[in-house]
Amino acid sequence: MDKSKDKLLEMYEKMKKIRLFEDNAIKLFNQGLVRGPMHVYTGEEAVAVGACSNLNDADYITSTHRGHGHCIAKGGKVDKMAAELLGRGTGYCKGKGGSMHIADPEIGILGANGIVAGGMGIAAGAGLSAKMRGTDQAAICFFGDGATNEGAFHEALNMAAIWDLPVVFVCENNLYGLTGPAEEMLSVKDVAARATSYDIPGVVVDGNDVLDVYEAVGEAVKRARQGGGPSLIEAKTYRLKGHFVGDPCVYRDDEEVEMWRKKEPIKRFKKHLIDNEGIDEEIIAEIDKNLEKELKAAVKFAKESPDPEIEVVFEDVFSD
Ligand SMILES: Cc1ncc(C[n+]2csc(CCOP(=O)(O)OP(=O)(O)O)c2C)c(N)n1
Ligand SMILES: [Mg+2]
Repeated sequence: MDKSKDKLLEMYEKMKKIRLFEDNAIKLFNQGLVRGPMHVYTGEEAVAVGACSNLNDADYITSTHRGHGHCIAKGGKVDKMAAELLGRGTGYCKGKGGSMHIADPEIGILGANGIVAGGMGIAAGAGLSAKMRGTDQAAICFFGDGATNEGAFHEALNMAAIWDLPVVFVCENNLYGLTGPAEEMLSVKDVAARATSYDIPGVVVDGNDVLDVYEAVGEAVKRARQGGGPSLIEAKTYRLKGHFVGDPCVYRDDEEVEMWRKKEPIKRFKKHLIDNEGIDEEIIAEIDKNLEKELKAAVKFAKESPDPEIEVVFEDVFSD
């Protein structure tokens, strides 16, 4: 497992890039520029980054309605993502998909998904494809706690288990599915316990600790690549913002949010890098500065991009 300084700094950079992307996306939304609803990933960055740090471009991910972080962690470009949010022709889907449909098959991003648990079957299919072609590719399927109460979750886990598919199911348990507290909606305390039904490993990790996620998903990816079949990883985390941008959050109290803010993953990892890895604070400040510039340029690119041409409406409807 690569824990070199370069790798650790890459993880920090990715997490911070997600945070800044979301901060900018909220601003754009509040300016009335974003087409459609939007769900941000603020506070959950360690899950996507820890998990995707085990993958390369040939591997696959499937994502959710809260998908910006997954895309960035897998190598998605922030300028094309910002343009997509604004419905511009230069966006990932030529402005026709928006926040919940960002995809980049070239680097294995098989799409964000507005259907809760919609990525489950796609990830199992990607795993089946890799297995049939005899490659060592793996697929990571991201989904929320709420998604584990959908039939698709159980069908995909069962099928992946009986066929030993190279899929790592990563549940982001952020304590709520929309306004519903997970503890009232789940029949089990830990989602990971559901792995028992499919006779696959089920592991709970601290979803606000990027290294904890990196290690657990790393083990599962290794197992998947070697033909050992799927795993279920439950990352306990928290979304610091509302379910959607504009959510008044009346279903949770400020003390709870404050308690989780103290555990937020980026500051925590920064402290670890400085205190335990001997990384200079100035190096981190330099990364932050460069990211600020990158995001500013991405927003400018998006705002200055043209709307899609009317003709593209009929393109990409059917595959070749
Ligand atoms: C099949 C389906 N049912 C309901 C919805 C409406 N919906 C959108 S997000 C959401 C909550 C999902 O919760 P969770 O899976 O925990 O993800 P989180 O939003 O917490 O990241 C619901 C019910 C939907 N989009 N798709
Ligand atoms: Mg949830």
